[in-house]
Amino acid sequence: MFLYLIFSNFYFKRKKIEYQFGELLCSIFPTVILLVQIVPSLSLLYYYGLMNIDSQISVKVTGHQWYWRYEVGDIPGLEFDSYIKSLDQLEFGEPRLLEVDNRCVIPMDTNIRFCISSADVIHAWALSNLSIKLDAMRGILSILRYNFPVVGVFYGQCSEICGANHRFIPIALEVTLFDSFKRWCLLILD
Ligand SMILES: [Cu+2]
Repeated sequence: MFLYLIFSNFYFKRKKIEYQFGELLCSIFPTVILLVQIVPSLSLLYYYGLMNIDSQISVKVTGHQWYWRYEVGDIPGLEFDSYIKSLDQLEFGEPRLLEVDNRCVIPMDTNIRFCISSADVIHAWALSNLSIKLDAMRGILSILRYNFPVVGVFYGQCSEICGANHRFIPIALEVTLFDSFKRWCLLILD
């Protein structure tokens, strides 16, 4: 648009538009563009806020130096720490430096609200193959809603330099059927 304005004879040249009027145009046109952008943005923001209301399960993820703590808010007592598995703990098929001792288990086809926070420095809860990346900051609850359409294990890593063992806090998320999730809950609560 700017190139067109510069190289065309639209104003300043043939039309002999005065500079003050030209300035006016230059402020009104961008304002109109911004006003047009506001309409979808505000409605998206509104629906984004509504999205958090109908979540069925809330999972609080807290970043620690250096492990993740998961709390399933709707089930009292269902909280556990998730540490990296060392080389001698790995079982066949598990990826090195990505596998954890306690995976976060989540049912599929369920609206899940992740509340991401930190207990110390800034971490980032990032699962790149699900397009999830949210900073975990102390005192701030970042909220993310997600509905997993498939079953599987997803791996991610902390994506904010959080200290010496930054590379030792991977994220392993296991999406299962709801029945398996219920069985896992009972297992953890025992
Ligand atoms: Cu980190």
